[in-house]
Amino acid sequence: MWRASILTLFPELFPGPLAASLAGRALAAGIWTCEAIDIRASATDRHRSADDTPAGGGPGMVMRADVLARAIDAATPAGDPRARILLTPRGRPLTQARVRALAESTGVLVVCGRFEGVDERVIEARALEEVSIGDYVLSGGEVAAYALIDACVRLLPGVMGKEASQAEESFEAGLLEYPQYTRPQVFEGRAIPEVLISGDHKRVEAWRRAEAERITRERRPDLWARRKGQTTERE
Ligand code: 6GU
Repeated sequence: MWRASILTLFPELFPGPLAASLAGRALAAGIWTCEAIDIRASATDRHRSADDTPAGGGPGMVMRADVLARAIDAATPAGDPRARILLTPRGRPLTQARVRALAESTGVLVVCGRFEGVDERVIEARALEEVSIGDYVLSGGEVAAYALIDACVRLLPGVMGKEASQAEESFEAGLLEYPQYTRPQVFEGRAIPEVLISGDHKRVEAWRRAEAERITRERRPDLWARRKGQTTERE
């Protein structure tokens, strides 16, 4: 059983959307577990403070190293092999390759950052791996945790059919998905591309490949430049 432990100031947000659809069915089936842990439960003062003002001054609040370290230690018995991830916009960008590795492991401990940041010393002392889900700022790591855990859970054995694993292979090879169509044949005057109803599987395959390449080139020049199987020649 794959285990997700989430350290958060808002434990009531879990499993949240992870209880629905594919991930929710897998949760109910016992393929994975979702354990939300209240960081504030590790606070010791009367007001249960988990944050304090930044050393050196400046705006906002910083998550305390001692409180978070206690919460992490309580959640991870010695020898727990799981990755310990801190979700923060300054982290390394999450990739499908990292997701796959996490899905193939025993689970993940996810710390949801809040406030202006987390005291650097606990990041060092508990060897937290800082991860971001994109170049924009969320108000906390919880929404990022949904994304990270959902991406892992759908890869666990028995969660998905074979169809969707093709999407991963395509993405990991560095190509975005080609356009899809279904009935009706004509929608508001727009017909399904002729090639897709031709029954010529070779032509269909060539069209899809060309479309996937066009979309990748247009939208993600970064992916296009680093795609697998590319030639090093300029195009
Ligand atoms: Cl992981 N956390 C927050 N707070 N904002 C983000 C993020 C994470 N990734 C992108 N923006």
